[in-house]
Parts: sequence; structure tokens; C-alpha cells
Amino acid sequence: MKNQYLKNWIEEMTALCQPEEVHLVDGSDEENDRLIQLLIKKNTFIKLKRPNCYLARSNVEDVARVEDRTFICSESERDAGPTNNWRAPAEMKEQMLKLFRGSMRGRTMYVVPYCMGPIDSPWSKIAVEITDSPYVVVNMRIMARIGDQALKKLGADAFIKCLHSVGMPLQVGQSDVTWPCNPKETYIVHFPEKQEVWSFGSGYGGNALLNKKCFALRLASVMGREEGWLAEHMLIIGLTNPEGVKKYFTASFPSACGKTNLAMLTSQLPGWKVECVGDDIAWMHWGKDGKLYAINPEAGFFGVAPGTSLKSNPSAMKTIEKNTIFTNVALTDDGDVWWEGMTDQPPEHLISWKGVDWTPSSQEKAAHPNSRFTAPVSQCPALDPDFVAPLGVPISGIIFGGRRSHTMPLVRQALSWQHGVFLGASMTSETTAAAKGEVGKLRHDPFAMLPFCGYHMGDYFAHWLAQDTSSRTMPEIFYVNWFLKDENGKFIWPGYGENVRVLKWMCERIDSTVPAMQTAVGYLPTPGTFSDDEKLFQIDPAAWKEEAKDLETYLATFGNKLPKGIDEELMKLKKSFSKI
Ligand code: GTP
Ligand code: SPV
Ligand code: MN
Repeated sequence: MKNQYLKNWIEEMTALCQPEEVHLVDGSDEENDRLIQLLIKKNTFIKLKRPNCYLARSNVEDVARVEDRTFICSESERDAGPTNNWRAPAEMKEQMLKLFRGSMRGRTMYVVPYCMGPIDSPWSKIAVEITDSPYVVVNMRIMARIGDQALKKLGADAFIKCLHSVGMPLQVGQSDVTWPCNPKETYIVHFPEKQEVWSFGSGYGGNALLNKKCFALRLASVMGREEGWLAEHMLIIGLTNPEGVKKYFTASFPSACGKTNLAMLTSQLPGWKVECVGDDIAWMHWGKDGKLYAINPEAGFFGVAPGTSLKSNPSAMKTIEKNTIFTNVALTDDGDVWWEGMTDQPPEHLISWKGVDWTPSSQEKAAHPNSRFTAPVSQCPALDPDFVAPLGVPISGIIFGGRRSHTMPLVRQALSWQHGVFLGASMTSETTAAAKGEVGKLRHDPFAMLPFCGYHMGDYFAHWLAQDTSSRTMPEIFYVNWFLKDENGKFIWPGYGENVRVLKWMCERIDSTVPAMQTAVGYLPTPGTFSDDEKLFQIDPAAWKEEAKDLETYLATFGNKLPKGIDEELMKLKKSFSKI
């Protein structure tokens, strides 16, 4: 390996972490096979009956992202803003150096060069993750383009550095555990100015696959702001109508709020078809033609397992038939996987995600609510032909949404770009198992980026507002809520494949072929558009008055960084419901 800059970093990190061995990952099949055999030998992986599929069970303390242990260590505290945890970079670096000193003793240090985005895209970025977790390496091989193909593209100087350790060095003679981690000392630390991530103590998902949330969102959002593009927590889909006209959409919903499901939607409307470009992250740039183009920086899905079934998401079920890593799902007696919602009737006997016997009378869930599958995007039966288009796909519509049991109607269209940005800024959603902490608690999650924006959220709103210039064709903005509930706590809207009806309305609005009703909260479908319950479109003035009041309090936390455009929209909303 010739790259002197990388060589120096590897030497430096070897001296710091003191691994037993260092392995530069090439990304080959043989290497992957060896790593899988190693994981099986260590009992981290259980071979499943599906071809080339494996099950991993994590430590019960290491099951989701840890937002309270995630830090944005920008030089100035003000740049991190009120939505991020901040520590002075020098101080935090000192603490991390202490943790990482000798942290890989008795383990192999893997050096993983990787590319985010199609390998020949001008928008792709090359980075390197150093990790002591072979589980992370085999997952990253699915989630990103790793090894020689990325190393070849690594420039001669500075690159994005991601350092990860499970934080459990092995003493001489000490035997390993199946899921090493260190929950008490877990820290996920970002240094945006240095373009570095230091992650210690967790082996799970976004805490450990540093290419995903740490780089492709937190660091990339900072780069996007400086370079004039957008790094977003968004799926990307293509929607084709019966006449064969295709439009692309991106959609941002908070974690575990329906991106993977919408990305793979099986249309319940004859003649309408959805194709998938991505399910979690979009990098968007403006084309010379003034249109917004999106690429998926990822190569894999790290999807929520529970709720995925042949009925709700047949494309996902097809995608995970082979070459898939399952984490924290249940194991059937014949070596297959199961999770809540996969079938109407659970099997008579399972081994739960905790590795213990489970029967339908058990009190606990068989699969962890944040159990996931890691599978190649290329295996999706509804893969969009432009999945790896170097310049991305042109975006006609941007969809925001959240998990709200009341108040937010099924769908509305923003009145303008500024109003649409305000809708993104005003997103609220009930918390899910994707992050450690209480589930079902309503919280503000602007643009579904609360846990992922690497800088001041007020500046982020301003960046979005600034995208609107006269030379550009601005996408239309929509806001959806699939999760309205009735008095008995049942979902009012069937969701999943039926969501295509909402997408159809959006297409017709973009083409101006259907009328809509202008209201204070946006354009609503005219009555009868969806021959459904009127509860789906109820605008309750008292609830909206409360909503506006709460939003005012929340947005005030951004102080003088709150852009004027957002404040203007807030005042309009407040005024509309002031007389109640
Ligand atoms: P992350 O990977 O965490 O960013 O999540 P995601 O946004 O991709 O979420 P995902 O699509 O995996 O959905 C999570 C949960 O929402 C699953 O339990 C789904 O069954 C449920 N869900 C998704 N779409 C719908 C829908 O249209 N209606 C209802 N009621 N539930 C849905
Ligand atoms: C999310 O929590 O939004 C995810 C899963 O997509 S993780 O990669 O763990 O962040
Ligand atoms: Mn996500």
C-alpha cells in the first residue's frame, strides 16, 4: 500500500490502540469468507438456513443508537447548537485518547477504506474506518463500497478518518465474549473541523458502522453546508404512473417511522410502480439544469426487522432471502429467523434475541424492537435502474412526515418553499426503539435530523431556505402522517402499499392536474379524493393552537439563529388559530 498519509495514520493508531494484528481490508470474497468463519468460530455468528445468512445477538445493553453519548465537538460550542451535546474538542480528544490507549489489545485492527456513493460518481466521498470488530467489517461490506476499489480512489492527502473500538481489550489468556462492548464508557464523538469520528464502546448499528450516521449525515451535513449541497436522512424513490411518466421523490421520516417501507412500496394501484434508490440517506446536489439530484451514498439496507412481512413489505422479504446479516432477531428451530409481525401466528418455539427459549406465552418479545437486517440494495426486486447513476436522479418532490396519533392530517402540500422548509423544521414524532430511551414520547425532530445534524440547527434551517434561487426548479414539498389513530388506538390509515395513493395525489399536484383546498396548514386534498374516513383530514383548531404554541417555545431555543423565514411562517400559523 503506497498511500503515505494513510500509512502514517495506521502507524499512529496502532501505537495508540496496541492491537495484536493489523489487517488492511481489500473487500474480496475470500477475505469476507474468512471473516465470517472467524465470527462463526467466535460464536458471534450463527449460520442460518437461508443461503449465506447469519444471525448475531448483541449484548443486551448494546441494542440501539445512544443519543445522550453522541457529541459534536466543533471548535465553538455555538456551532454545535442547542440540539447537540458538545464538549471542547481538546478536552474530549484527551478523554478519547485515554479510552483508546491499549483498547485493541488481543484483537485485530481492521483498516477499512470505503466509498460512499456510486464508485464513479463525482459526489461520492472516500473515507477510512479503523475498527477492532470483524462484525463491523462484514456489515460495512454490505453497507458501503469497501476495500481496494475505495483505496484506489483515496487521495494523497487528508481524508475522513473514522476510529472505532468495541472498548474491550483482551488480556493474555482472556477468552472473548460473543458481543464485546463497553456500555459504561460508550462515546460517539465527532470533530467536524478535523473530519474525524471517534467511537468507543458500542458495536451496534449507527454507533459502530461509522460510514452511516456519523459520516454520511453528521460530518456530511457540515460539508454540505460549506459546499452548497444537502446530506439528509431521506429515502429516494422513483414513481411511475400508468402513462409511463416517472418522478423521483425523497422522504424524510424519523428513525423507525417508515422510510424503508415507503422505499420498497408494492403499489396497490394498478399501473403505478415504485422503484427504490435508497432507504435512509440522500446526498443532494443541484444540476446545471437547475434541478435537484439525489444519490444514495449507501450500498445496503440496515432495516428494522419487526413489522416486516410478505404482506407489509414483500420486496424487503425478497431482499433478505440471501447474503443477509440479521442482528437481534429470533431463531426458529429449523435455523431460520422470526420477528414480531413477520407472520400472524408466531412459531410454537423460538430462541429469542436474548438467546433463551421462547414460546407464544412468553412475556418478552422474541426479537428486539430495534432488531435489524443488513442486506445489499442490489438484491431489492424493485431496484431502480438508476440506483448507481453517477449524477443521481432528479427530484420532483420532497416528503416530510412523522409518527403522530392525532392532529397531523394524512397529507398536505406546502404553500411555498419557505412554508415547506417550515414544515420540515416543525416535524414532531413519537420516539421509537431506534435510539436508547423512552418509546412513544412526542418530541421535536426537525427534518428527522435531530440526532444527525452536525451543526447548529438554526443554521441548518437557513441552509435549506437558501436553496431557493430563481435559476432553480424547486421540488414541491409535502407532509404526511401514516400513523393517525382512532379512539381505540387503532391505525385509521391502512398504510404500506396503500400509501401509493398519497404518492399519486402528489404527482397530480406537481403536474397541477387536480385542485386542492388552501388552508393555514397547507393545501389539502379536496373532499372525496381519498374515499376514506374524514378523520384523515380533520384540522382541529384547538389542537393546532396548542401545536403552534409548543412550536413557538421550541423554535425560540434557536435564539437569533432562527431564520426570519421560519419565524414568518410560525407567526402566520399562530395568527390563523389565534381566535380559538
Ligand atoms: P430507520 O432505519 O431507523 O431510519 O427507520 P425507517 O424510517 O426506515 O423505518 P421503517 O420503514 O423500518 O419502519 C419502522 C416501523 O414503522 C416498522 O415497524 C413498520 O412496520 C412501521 N411502518 C412503516 N410504514 C408504515 C405505514 O405505512 N403504516 C404503519 N401503520 N406502520 C408503518
Ligand atoms: C436510524 O436510527 O435512523 C437508523 C439505524 O437508520 S442506525 O444506523 O443505527 O442509526
Ligand atoms: Mn435512519
